[in-house]
Amino acid sequence: MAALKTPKDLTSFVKESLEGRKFIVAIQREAYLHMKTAQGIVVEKAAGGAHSLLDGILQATGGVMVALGSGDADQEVVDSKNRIKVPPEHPKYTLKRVFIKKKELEGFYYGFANQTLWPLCHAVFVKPMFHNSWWQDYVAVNQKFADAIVEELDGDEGFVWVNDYHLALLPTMLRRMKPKLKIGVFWHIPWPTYEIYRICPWRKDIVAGLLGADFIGFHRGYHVDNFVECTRRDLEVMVDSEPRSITYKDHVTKVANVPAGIDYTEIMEEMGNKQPTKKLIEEDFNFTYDLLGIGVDRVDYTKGIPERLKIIERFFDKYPEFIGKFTYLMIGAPSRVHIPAYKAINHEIDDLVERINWKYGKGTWLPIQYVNKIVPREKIFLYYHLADVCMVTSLDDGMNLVAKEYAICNKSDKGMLLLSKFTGAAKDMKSAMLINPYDIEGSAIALYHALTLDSKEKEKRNNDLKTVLAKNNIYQWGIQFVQDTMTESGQQ
Ligand code: GDG
Repeated sequence: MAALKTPKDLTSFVKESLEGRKFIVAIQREAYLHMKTAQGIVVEKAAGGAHSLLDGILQATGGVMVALGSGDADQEVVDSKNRIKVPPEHPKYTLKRVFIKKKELEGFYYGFANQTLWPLCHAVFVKPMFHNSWWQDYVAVNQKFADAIVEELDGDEGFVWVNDYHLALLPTMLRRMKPKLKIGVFWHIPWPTYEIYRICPWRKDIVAGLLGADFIGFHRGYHVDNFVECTRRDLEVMVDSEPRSITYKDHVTKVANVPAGIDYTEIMEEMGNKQPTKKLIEEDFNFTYDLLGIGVDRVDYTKGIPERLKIIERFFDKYPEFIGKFTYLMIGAPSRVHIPAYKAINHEIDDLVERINWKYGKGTWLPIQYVNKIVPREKIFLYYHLADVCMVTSLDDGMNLVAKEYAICNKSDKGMLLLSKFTGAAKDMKSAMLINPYDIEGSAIALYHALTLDSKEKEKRNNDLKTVLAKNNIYQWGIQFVQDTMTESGQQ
């Protein structure tokens, strides 16, 4: 099939291939939150990889997003079936909110999803925790999603895109209630090896829950291999190789890697003819610089932020000529701050920033400028454009969209991406400078090379990256996912 890459291509593809089925996305966090403020109710847009992707697709196709209501004014603005049209300024699709109790949120989200599954799936040496009450809440909330989706379906048929590790049980719950549904799951995070996965007491229920789907997509082939191995070791399954599929209790689930792209065109349009200058950084953050480094992350222990800071510290040790010249702007969006492991990583980062700034700071110049808040997306693109280097140092990451955004927004003959080998993105982005973030010495040297590389070489590498990213964009990804879910395993 020829590459189809625009929102229009995706819309017509979905309309054609869904054969009149209603398009539904099930996702834990809603894309738009209604919040109470002194000025009245305002709408906030969620930050995060999956949201940028799925909101874009739903805006192009129409349909329904089913998600937890989490804004404090969410309940006030919905209709009797908990629905509201979004985006508020130009409504394109329906957001249906699932409301749960605070105790359920604790167990489902802060517990099972983010203290059991998240560390279980990322090879970062943070111990997963297993509590039966969290598991019970996880089951109950998955069932609430299933009920809400069934309420939105007119008949038996529909197409449900299940998003991520929060909703692993939903496919089989839905399959039982509506056997004819087409169900696709996209799992955005890594899938661990069986030697790690086997410690989870509910491991069989989770894979069995997922195997209610017609298709399960992962970013990378090694995640697919690990998943297949886990089903094989724990359930009575039959595995086929062309196409890769798993038969369990007479139902066939295809599995494949569908690496996510991003919206190249939207980002280019957003950048437009804007020519940001150093003045923007001075106005927004009140510092000046000669050379600028940037990092943009949810503050998460998988992103290797302490390692990154140690790399920068070592860089200044080794190359003191950069003291006073190179400033690292670290944008860290607060995330999951109620969880002890996240409190700990926040403290560790604060301590390191303080230590490095104390060690190398001179007069008004500080090596690290840490902005611990959510920053508007359009501003981030402009900062990327100004940055001489972007550091992505994840210890394990399904894909990593920041790497892709930076490569699109940077100035080709000036910017350079330092990218952890342990991101899914590293497989698509060989022209970046790949690093092992645990290797502080090697990464400090790579940072030096990134800053001193010849501008022609930078231009060549960046143009290579831009070409790949323009081609494998978000719409191509959406089409592939829908196609893989809709196609029976025998008819490739
Ligand atoms: C999961 C997987 C996979 C960050 N800070 C702000 C902000 N962001 C935006 C970035 C980027 C997104 O959030 C982060 O995406 P990542 O891919 O880096 O990471 P996760 O949130 O962990 O996403 C990951 C992804 O799903 C998609 O499949 O790549 O591996 O872990 O778009 O720009 N956006 C705004 N303000 C911020 O302060 N507006």
